[in-house]
Amino acid sequence: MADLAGKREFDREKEGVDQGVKKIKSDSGNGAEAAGESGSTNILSAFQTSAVLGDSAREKNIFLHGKMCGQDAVVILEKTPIREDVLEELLRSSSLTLDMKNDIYSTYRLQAAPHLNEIKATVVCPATEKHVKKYQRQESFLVEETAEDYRCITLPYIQRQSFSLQWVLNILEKKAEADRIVFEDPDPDVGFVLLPDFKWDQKQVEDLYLVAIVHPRGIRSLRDLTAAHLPLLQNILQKGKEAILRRYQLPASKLRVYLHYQPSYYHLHVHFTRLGYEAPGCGVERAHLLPDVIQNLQARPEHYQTRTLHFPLRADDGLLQQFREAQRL
Ligand code: GTA
Repeated sequence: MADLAGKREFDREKEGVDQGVKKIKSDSGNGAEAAGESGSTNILSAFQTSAVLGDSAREKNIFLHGKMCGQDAVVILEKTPIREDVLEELLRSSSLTLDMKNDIYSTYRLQAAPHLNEIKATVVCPATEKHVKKYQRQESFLVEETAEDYRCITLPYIQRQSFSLQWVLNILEKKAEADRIVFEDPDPDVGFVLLPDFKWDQKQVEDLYLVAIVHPRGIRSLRDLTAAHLPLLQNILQKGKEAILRRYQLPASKLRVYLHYQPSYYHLHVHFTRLGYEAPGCGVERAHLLPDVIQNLQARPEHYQTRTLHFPLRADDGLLQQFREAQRL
């Protein structure tokens, strides 16, 4: 947990950030208008649920598929963590109803004021079939991908079938989320934009999640990295850590900095999450720590072009189908 002074500083910063979040640019070209984003209208009142894609009592979230204004949409609802800085208000201002009492044990229903009881809602609209599959709970299979598998199976597939990178371009070109940028190095070769990941509501550092998106174009994933990219990777690690320390008072020893393989979006980006927060996709089968990636490339410049890599794929992922057809699974 960040120390209290750090937390207060973070809260002051957050106020500024929150104001920024409400300002959404209309030229973002990512379905934002279709989803009717505005601070006050409840666009979700028009959402008609057709299926629950997944839910988790432990994580307190639910993933829904449905229609919004005639378009396919995915909506994710998620209870947010209880913040330490509002505890006092929460305990004093809420109403409390006894559920049961037994000896020294009792449970209650606590009804908090609306501003202390928010639910984070994420909307993808229009959502493609690939989005629906991505958020659907399903069985996963571990795939073993040799360098040749990458060239013959994965690369042709991702060239045909990946998610649009429009949201990434919008960020790099300051057409969306410009007011959320935490740090930018504009250098075209080693530069990047660091900003809050859209999974993070920025209300508390406990589940801190930022993403660094590289300025150079055309680096798809870990597989494309060679020793030539070391200056870029070292720059992201160093300046990303410094920016997070400055803004959130969180030292490098509290950060998990990694790349996904396979990612969902094939424009190189690096995840910065708080150590101790089990961010989706931070498991060993998918996350590659950036300091390890750097060391591997220092030891063998072609490491990621030659090694066999393992990763999980969901049951109805088209890439899994390709591996099956090639009898590689
Ligand atoms: N700032 O517009 C965006 C944006 N988009 C479209 C994606 N990201 C964005 N960030 C900003 N603005 O961390 C973020 C994503 C992700 C990163 C891309 O960019 O949040 P990736 O290419 O490695 O893809 O990273 P990844 O990890 O598959 O994506 P994602 O969305 O994290 O999905 C992984 C799994 O996490 C999902 O299958 C789902 O099970 C779970 N998940 C996704 N979103 C949520 C959520 N809101 N709550 C809980 N679980 C979630």
